[in-house]
Amino acid sequence: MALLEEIKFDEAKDELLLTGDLIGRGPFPVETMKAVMSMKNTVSVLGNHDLNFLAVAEGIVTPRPKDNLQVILDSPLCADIVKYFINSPLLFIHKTKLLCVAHAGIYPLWELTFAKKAAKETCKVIRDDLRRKILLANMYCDEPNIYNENLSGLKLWRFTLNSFTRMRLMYRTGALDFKNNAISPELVKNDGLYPWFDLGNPMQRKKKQYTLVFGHWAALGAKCQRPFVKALDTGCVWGDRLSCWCFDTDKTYRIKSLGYTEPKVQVSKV
Ligand SMILES: [Mn+2]
Repeated sequence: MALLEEIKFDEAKDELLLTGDLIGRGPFPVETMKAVMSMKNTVSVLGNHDLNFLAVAEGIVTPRPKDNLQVILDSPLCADIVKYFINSPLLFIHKTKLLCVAHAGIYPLWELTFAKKAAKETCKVIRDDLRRKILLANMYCDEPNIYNENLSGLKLWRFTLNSFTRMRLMYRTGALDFKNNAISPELVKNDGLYPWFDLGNPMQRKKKQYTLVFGHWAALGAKCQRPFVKALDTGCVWGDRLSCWCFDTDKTYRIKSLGYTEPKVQVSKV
């Protein structure tokens, strides 16, 4: 909220696009969700922590204390928060600004039209009560880690979730690497691993070049030299900074993290 004040966000005339992981480490998840859900002209794409929350809410996995999700489960807003995430996109495309938002990025061997179709199909699965349970129960797996056109059903949906919400490094073959998590690309460049955005430009569509904004990769430190890819995660979750980029002015705003407090000492105000 401090960053929204800093940028003077006006929900009557501005649009706010959030890169996901709204919850999962921060000290005030219920308050955060209440604020996001009440704001007009605001869209957040699904992040891996948001999906993990959905699995927790379905009773598929138990919440880890460090994720600070119990406070949401105990809140009267829990059902609304579940509904909010169920209806959130994996990929948001702004047609007039030529802008895309995805939590981790877009699989570089896909074209934007295909990525849009895959995201749409998987979101439809998430909105279906029965198929959501099946998908969430089978979500915690790194395979398949490479796309091929024979993938379908659960395998395709899981690849879609993993690429949109967990992707960071990959091999030239197109295989995603999920083992090197909180790591900067320089440390693994001799292992044949590359940041996903170095291996393709999936943001081209009908001769138009879209710009992609993503979060997820705090260890990258928002260092990305590609002209049409904007990395925004500056490690707020580790006590570093929270970043925001204004498309119209190309200005980046950053504020210092207001602090990560251990979940056990938090008392929800809602
Ligand atoms: Mn993430």
